[in-house]
Amino acid sequence: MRKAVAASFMLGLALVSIRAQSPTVPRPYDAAREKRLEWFREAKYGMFIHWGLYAIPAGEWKGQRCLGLGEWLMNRCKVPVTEYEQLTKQFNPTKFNPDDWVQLAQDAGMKYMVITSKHHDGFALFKSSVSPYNVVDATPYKKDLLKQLADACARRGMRLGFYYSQSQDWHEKDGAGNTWDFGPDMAPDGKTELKKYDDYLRGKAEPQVKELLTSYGPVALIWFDTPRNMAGERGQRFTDIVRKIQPNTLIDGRLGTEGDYRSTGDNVIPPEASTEAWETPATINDTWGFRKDDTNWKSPGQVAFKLVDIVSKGGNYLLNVGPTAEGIIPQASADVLRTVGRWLKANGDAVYDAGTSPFGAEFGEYTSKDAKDVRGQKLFLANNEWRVTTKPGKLYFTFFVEPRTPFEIPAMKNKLLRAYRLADKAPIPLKTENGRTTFEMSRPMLDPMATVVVVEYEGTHVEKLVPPEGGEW
Ligand code: JFZ
Repeated sequence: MRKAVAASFMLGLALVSIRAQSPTVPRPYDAAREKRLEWFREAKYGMFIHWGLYAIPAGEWKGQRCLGLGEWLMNRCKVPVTEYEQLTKQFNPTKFNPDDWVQLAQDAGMKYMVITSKHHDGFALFKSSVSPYNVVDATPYKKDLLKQLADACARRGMRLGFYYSQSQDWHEKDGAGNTWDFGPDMAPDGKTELKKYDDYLRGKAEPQVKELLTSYGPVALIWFDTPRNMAGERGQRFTDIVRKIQPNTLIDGRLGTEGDYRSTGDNVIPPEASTEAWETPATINDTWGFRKDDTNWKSPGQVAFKLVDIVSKGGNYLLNVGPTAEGIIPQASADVLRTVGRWLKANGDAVYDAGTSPFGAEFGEYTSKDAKDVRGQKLFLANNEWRVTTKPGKLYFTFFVEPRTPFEIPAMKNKLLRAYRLADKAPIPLKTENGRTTFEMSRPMLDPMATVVVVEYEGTHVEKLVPPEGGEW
């Protein structure tokens, strides 16, 4: 059952028309961008929220299971606009409490939130004067969900960003993606557009992005997605809107023209570190929008590993929850987030504002065989025992399993000063023999989920030792 969902998800991935940009290709330095990115680089961990009409069917249409991502139901089951629209009459999330959501994000140790303002189905969670297909004008609930969340975020000092599907809009005859009501987007030549795409962009997407930037206070970022036919000046038009109204708002990596940071493929963590700002959007189960049949929750340990893995490679982790139609974030996902949050309370120094690994061998290595991964690239054999993050003069070794004893600190020129456990500050003796420094951690490990050992060294940055000619250490 779960396999079928996963398989259709993989197919969905293969069909996505963009390739995620590699976060390892450096871009020219841009001082204004670096300034905008300052908070983002410190924050490391954010909450993604996929919420919309699709939470009502929750993966089932007319008594039939509709496979795939919850928020793709309309597309996967080819639901006509006139039928899907009827969901608005049932959308009444009376249990929505924006303060609870922000509190959850804060308990989880997350530093920003990003919510779907309008997903591919075209329905807006905010009052819009350009389309009545929105929560205020079309539902019995009648209240602006984004306004309530923005107010709660402002009260509690949480940054808020908006996901906005700029290209796909299955509700509109000239938006991209709805082939079952409105026919193909493109002629068979793959170049000629068959819909009046600019009418949609100028009539709905651009003015709605303006509304988002005008009516909800400071917007941390706009998370554009699945760029289709965004070449030329179309992407630039969105950039101009963002820069003009809120120059500090970040643009993600899926606008179609260059954004402020790179977005990886969904759930994809690259095998190497990069100094470019980047972010992995990820699910906590196997769907973004709520599906009642998906309880494949990642464990707290898996989430903690991914977070530290991503931070040690220079990225951010945007982890998703999918609230129910009533407005509840599923308890199981909240529990996972709070468990990781408790770990972060004691170990957050290893995460927030932390720098990348100065080593890299701990990530794993490419196979020496001819094996390929699901994307057809050379297989990377990840090593998940430990990761290292940094602050000036400090290395944070996070162990996810008990390390081999003694654990050898990778060779470096700097003099090592002392080591201690981060969570309780218990000192750990360092032993140096023949130029190699080791330590032994007491067993069982303090926190079986992840235990952090801080190693302090002389100087602010690690100076690597070059391996002896022709050899390895
Ligand atoms: C997109 C959406 O279609 C999906 O519903 C969800 O909102 C997700 C966060 O983003 O799906 C994508 C987009 C890009 C890739 C994969 C799935 N990609 O680059 O691999």
